[in-house]
Amino acid sequence: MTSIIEDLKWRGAINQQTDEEGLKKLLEEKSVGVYCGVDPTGDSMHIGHLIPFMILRRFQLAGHKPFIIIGGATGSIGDPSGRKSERQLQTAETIQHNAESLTQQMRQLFLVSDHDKASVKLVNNYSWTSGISLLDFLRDYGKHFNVNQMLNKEVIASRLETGISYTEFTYQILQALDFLHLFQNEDVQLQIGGSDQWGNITAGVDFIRKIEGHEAKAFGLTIPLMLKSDGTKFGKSAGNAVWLDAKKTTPYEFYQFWINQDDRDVIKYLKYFTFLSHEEIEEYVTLVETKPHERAAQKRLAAEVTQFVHGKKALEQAQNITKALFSGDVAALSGEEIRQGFKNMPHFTSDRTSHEIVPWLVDLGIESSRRQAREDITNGALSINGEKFTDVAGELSPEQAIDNTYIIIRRGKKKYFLVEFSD
Ligand code: 629
Repeated sequence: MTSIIEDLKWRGAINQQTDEEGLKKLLEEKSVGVYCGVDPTGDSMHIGHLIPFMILRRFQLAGHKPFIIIGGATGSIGDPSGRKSERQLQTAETIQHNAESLTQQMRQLFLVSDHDKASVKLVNNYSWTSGISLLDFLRDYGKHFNVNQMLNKEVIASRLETGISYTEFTYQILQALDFLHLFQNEDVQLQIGGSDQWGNITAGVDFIRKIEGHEAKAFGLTIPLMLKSDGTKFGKSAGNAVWLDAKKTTPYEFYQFWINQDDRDVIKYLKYFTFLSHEEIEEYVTLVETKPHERAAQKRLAAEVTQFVHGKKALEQAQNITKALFSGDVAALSGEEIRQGFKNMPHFTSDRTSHEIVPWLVDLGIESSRRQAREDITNGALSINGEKFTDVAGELSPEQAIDNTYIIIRRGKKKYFLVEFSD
């Protein structure tokens, strides 16, 4: 079996390491505690967050012990990493609320079996940070941080022109303190994070060495920023972030996001976002080269990530919706599937009575004129709930609606409209 580090290298998932040789040796010797943190700045993670936490899961699958810090304390300060300007402070209530949502999300992702339950630990850094007095902070911790070194860190250096508050300047000390805390109390020896976390992670490694002595075995590893071959920002769909919360990004939208990836990126994503073996991924390399039109790699990618984040049932629904919208055979969709599939399509409401089709289509705004409506119907361009509708004098009633509520209208091959009967 290849080692976890070799595997991560193959996946293109290593940016920097504090001590490559030392870490390799340690990981061969024992089951190592590994951690990654997230700040509760929002109430859901997006797919950018998924990367380091999936790597945490790879460490877990390789026999190591994953820890997740939810940053109740750090989140109330705000990490300046990767930002050009000062953050807005959030209220204690918001942070508390977000921390609970993120904890819930992490549980869903990581605690998939009883065995895993025993080996993932979720901790909130508020628990060991909130009780430190100002004087203790300055005497016990601040004394070990050299301001000149702090200023030299990329994150701080890049903000010196525009300015940075004392509060955000202090952030790296809090994250360093977390690493020391987990090192001392939980035997955590490795911190991972995105490349923007390098300064914070090395601050922790240096701090541990100062407190525990130069031989202390603490390591850091960062993951490269995900780039897209067309130069646009990874993780956005039509300008919006792709969230892990099904209420913000439905499983169908999530599935579509992955289905739509470029051939030039799809193998990279299979390596990052799935637990498929090297051999399986190599097969997709061949398929992308020889039969790109089949989009087998995109379909597998979408299936794997959607199932990992939303579960098997949500994946099946997303696949159902995709198939139905493609073929036009929408009659068998459930109400829930319709709500997901039509979230971003033209949506109309109608009162719960029977309607003559031609004036109804015009009143709703689906057809521009009665004449156009008649023409489309006669030409066979109109389908209602998956069946061609050819009767210009026909009527539509709530009894014909799917789930007693939905009428799906398709004009031509691709244009869909949803009408909802409501009281
Ligand atoms: C306390 C807080 C710790 C260790 C880490 C942290 C959070 C860290 C941070 N991370 C980003 C976040 O919370 O700000 N200071 O949004 C985010 N992270 C995942 C990856 C990241 C990073 O959660 O590390 O690089 C995004 O891919 O930006 O003791």
